[in-house]
Amino acid sequence: MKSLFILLFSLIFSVNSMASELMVSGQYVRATPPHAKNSAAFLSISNHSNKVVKLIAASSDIADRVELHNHIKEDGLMKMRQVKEVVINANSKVTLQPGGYHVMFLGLKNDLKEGQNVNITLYFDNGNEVNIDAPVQKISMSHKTMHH
Ligand SMILES: [Cu+2]
Repeated sequence: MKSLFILLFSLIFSVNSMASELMVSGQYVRATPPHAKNSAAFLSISNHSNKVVKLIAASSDIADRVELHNHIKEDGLMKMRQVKEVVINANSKVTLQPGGYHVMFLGLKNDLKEGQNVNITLYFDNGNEVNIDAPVQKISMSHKTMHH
């Protein structure tokens, strides 16, 4: 019985220490005007491990498709491009922010209003999954200047 407790304790402890290697903070989702089709989530990922970790996918039930995107300046225009992964170097932090990397929601099922929370799961190449709640916030930056 005692060994079972020790086993359980060490199991819980190892799961906790694994999860804390990747920390997500500052997450939010862009509020949309009525009947908008797309939105995006922004967040920071801290990698506290000694290994490179890659964000490879994201999912949420608010949209038909969830993709990882980056912004690239092309012919003086900011264009969005789908990317396969976002690399987070060992002991580093990457911030997904307007004008850069973002989690793209395509085919929104409902309008996103301030005060709501969006549940998002992030998938990493080491098998880790991180589930977060991101508050919906208004962002002044115009999306009209963005082109896919
Ligand atoms: Cu995008």
